[in-house]
Amino acid sequence: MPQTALITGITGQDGSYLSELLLKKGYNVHGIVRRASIEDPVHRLHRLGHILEDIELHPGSLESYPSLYEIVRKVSPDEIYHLGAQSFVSYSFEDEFSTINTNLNGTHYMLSTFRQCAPEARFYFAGSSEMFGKVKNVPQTEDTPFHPRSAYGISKVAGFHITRNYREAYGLYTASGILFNHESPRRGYEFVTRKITSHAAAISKGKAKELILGNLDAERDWGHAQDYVHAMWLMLQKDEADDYVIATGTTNTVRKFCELAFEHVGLDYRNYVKTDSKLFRPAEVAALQGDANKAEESLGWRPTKTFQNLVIEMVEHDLAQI
Ligand code: NAP
Ligand code: G4F
Repeated sequence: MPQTALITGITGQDGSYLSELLLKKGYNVHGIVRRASIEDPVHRLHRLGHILEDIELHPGSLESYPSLYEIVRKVSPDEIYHLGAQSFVSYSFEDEFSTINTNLNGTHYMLSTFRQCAPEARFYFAGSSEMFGKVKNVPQTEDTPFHPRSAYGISKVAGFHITRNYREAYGLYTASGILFNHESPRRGYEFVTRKITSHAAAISKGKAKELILGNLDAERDWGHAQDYVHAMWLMLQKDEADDYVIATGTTNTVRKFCELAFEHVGLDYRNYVKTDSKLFRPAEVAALQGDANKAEESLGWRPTKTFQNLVIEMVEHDLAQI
């Protein structure tokens, strides 16, 4: 019997790669999408265009418990991947309330419908290295205390605790991935990596003149999204549910990312990148570096793609787009 998976946030970067992975493994793949996405597939389903025929989409809202309840009941999934979230940290400073509503209530609603309608299923929650925030240890492990620095980080810490509580209180299978930044040619343009690679490509082709960024000294542990969705799947294959850090273990600055991206198109980033204090965050997460030893030992997971290759793949993709 093929397994059935239900994914929230299926239209996003991770949702699209995860869908491909699960289809390859023979799963029936279902996704919950906002009604607006069904009405405007060209723009809002663009990451899924090549697999639309192979998956089943259900209109629903993370703000509406009844809509989620109906879908989970109908699909009766074996695995639930809850990826849907307002995922842009900067925006969470502009609208704390909708970020917390979507991310916290959305997670709670999904957990509750899972408990009511499909308690035998396995549930994955998309936790984040933003939960570590003002970091207490370097590198960060599953035991590092949380100190979130944004409404986004706070919503993810709360989601993480509710997810664990459903495991401990009700004996349900819930696992959280504490995923560090992961990128790809499918990354949204608002995130710094895609902003850099799209501008490096455009500037090299004479389509743009400069790139305005915020904090160039921020450090992130950047991996490739394809590696990271594989880790999500591995987590749900274990007999016992648990929480795992997923990271490469190496960090680079935003400045280094700029240097490599511009170098790839034969330019010196110092001639094109400018900073604007408006793009600095009110509370920054200065540096993140993960320790994924537990995932390696328990899941056999390791990243397969290097930072340098990630930058090149993204720049090449953006050059081809032009
Ligand atoms: P993404 O590309 O921004 O995708 C977010 C998804 O959530 C989209 O499908 C979006 O749907 C959906 N969504 C947003 N607001 C929603 C709402 N109000 N109701 C229903 N759906 C909504 O994010 P991603 O990079 O794939 O990340 C997937 C998950 O992992 C997120 O929970 C994110 O917070 C978490 N995470 C990401 C990273 C990373 O580095 N990528 C690291 C750690 C954790 P629309 O297309 O309709 O907007
Ligand atoms: O690319 P970013 O916006 O990603 P951020 O804030 O690290 O969050 C991403 O990773 C998290 C995992 O740690 C996820 F949970 C979250 O959903 C998201 O996927 O910013 C990265 C860094 C920050 O320090 C930011 O201040 O880049 C710095 N930065 C500098 N200039 C900029 C810019 N970020 C953006 N988005 N735009 C800039 O112009």
